[in-house]
Amino acid sequence: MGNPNVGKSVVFSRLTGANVIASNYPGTTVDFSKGKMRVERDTYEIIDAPGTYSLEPSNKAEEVALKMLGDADIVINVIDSTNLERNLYLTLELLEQNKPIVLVLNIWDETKHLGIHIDEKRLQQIIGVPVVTTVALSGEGIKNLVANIKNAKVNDKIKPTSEEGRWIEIGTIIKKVEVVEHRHHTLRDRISDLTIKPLSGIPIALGIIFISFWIVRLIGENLIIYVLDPLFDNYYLPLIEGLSEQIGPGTIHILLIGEYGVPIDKIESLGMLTTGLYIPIGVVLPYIIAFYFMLSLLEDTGYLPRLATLVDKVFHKLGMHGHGIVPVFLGLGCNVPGALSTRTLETRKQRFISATLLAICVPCMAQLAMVFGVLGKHGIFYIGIVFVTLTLLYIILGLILNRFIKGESPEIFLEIPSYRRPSFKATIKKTWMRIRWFLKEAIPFLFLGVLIINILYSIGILQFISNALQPIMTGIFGMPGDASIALITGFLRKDLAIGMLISLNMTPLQLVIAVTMLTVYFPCVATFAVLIKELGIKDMIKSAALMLGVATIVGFLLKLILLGV
Ligand SMILES: Nc1nc2c(ncn2[C@@H]2O[C@H](COP(=O)(O)OP(=O)(O)OP(=O)(O)O)[C@@H](O)[C@H]2O)c(=O)[nH]1
Ligand SMILES: [Mg+2]
Repeated sequence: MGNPNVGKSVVFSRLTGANVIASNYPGTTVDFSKGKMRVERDTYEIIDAPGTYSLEPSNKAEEVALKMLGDADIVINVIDSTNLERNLYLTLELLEQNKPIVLVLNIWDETKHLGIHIDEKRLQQIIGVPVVTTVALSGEGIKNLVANIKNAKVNDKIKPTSEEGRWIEIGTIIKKVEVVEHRHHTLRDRISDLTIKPLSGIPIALGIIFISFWIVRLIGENLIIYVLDPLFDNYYLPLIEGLSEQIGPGTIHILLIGEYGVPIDKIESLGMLTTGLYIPIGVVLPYIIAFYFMLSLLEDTGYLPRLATLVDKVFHKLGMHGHGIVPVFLGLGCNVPGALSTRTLETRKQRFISATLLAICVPCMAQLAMVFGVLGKHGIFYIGIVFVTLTLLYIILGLILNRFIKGESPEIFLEIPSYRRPSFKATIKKTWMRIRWFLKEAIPFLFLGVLIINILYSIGILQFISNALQPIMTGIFGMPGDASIALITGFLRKDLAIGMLISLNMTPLQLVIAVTMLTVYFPCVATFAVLIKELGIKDMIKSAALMLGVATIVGFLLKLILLGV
């Protein structure tokens, strides 16, 4: 346990060998992970808890941490040595709990750079439980920590007291154990200032975001052109063509490959082994790789929390605070972790607004791949319309929800960790973990999607729906009736709709409407399920109603503006 962003997850990975996500901003871990550690003949179960500032939880992530504390036999309290004073508050609270504790002074490397001297032996005497120093990132001190777990002790020196009493106690302890040298401002401090002050910070932020997306596109596109498409076209397709001959016409052919006797198309054939594999691997994966690589860099350097301070004012108008930018950024990769990260917001109102806006306006990589896949060949102008619409929607809807949703949006103190040089190994590892997660999530859903659609097609249900919805689709949204099938399919996974939309021969402007509505109307089932869990069924019904309502209005307005009829 420990405050947010002190390296608990890195320590956990070191102890258990299990991989969990660690990043340089508070609130990375919002749920717990379990792992096993063997010491000599004993096996310990280790739990990585979300960060918490105190034992009085102020958000859902902290509630999880508190629950974990209740279940624990021994507490490993990790603290950020460069922030001893603030971290000790939770430590004192933990010491009052009558549980055996080991105190870990992590980020020990940084104390040297900052001219902070801590007498850890003295600290150990004062608080009466083992104190070890570690650099979790490099593994320094971890062995010592492992050796000391069995020495964990229930404190008998610190007596329970009030909040004020604890701060007084901390003051006395700090005086005895810590000396801080005076130091000059470093380049890092100056960069930190520049990126936080609005005047310089906003242009820098716009620049960084622009460059990030540019790099994502560059890496993604080149992976497709030079690696994945050649692989699919030269090696995989011939294989499938051979298989097609082997199978011959029939249901199995339709399910696995698509219609028999027509040229096989990677995107439009709608078979499990054609579209079902090509879309996640050949279309979305390259962007996933590129995006998560860039996100890792932004996370690990510590830029994200600075962006949070910059947008704090705007986000207050939308009923949240700066930390609301985190779900947006994570959501751009996949809405599921985005939705989970809303847990670090304090009130129900903030979480509702943040999750609803995420589901409506933040396209995940699969959606973005759809936007680019469908509109890319028509030009950047059409893609621009989609993005401008979504951004405006985020702001307008946020302003409205802030007015009408009851509840508070408390002012909070946003924590800004210091800039760190990201470790190459950690970045690659994190990117890989997320890619693996994507493959595990995306491929089964696409298979399932292809299967369901083929079944519905063969029994005629899709045609029936298409005919039934045709007047609405054409009358209100200016699209052919068949576009409704793409919309329905999109609920399973948005990228599944790419092939259907392309095969409908719509005009670019019609496609803009279709793509925007597909992004707005509902998130995919996976996100939907997570949102039900996070918001509760009642709020989720409200949120879903909003999604549908907004999609209808946006689709209609776009038709009026773009098609003019
Ligand atoms: N310099 C340095 N950085 C560290 C050390 N340990 C962890 N970090 C970095 O500190 C940041 C936070 O690490 P996490 O493990 O995500 O922290 P956490 O305590 O799990 O944070 P939450 O899950 O948000 O509560 C990451 O960027 C790590 O790479 C260390 O010993 N030295
Ligand atoms: Mg963590």
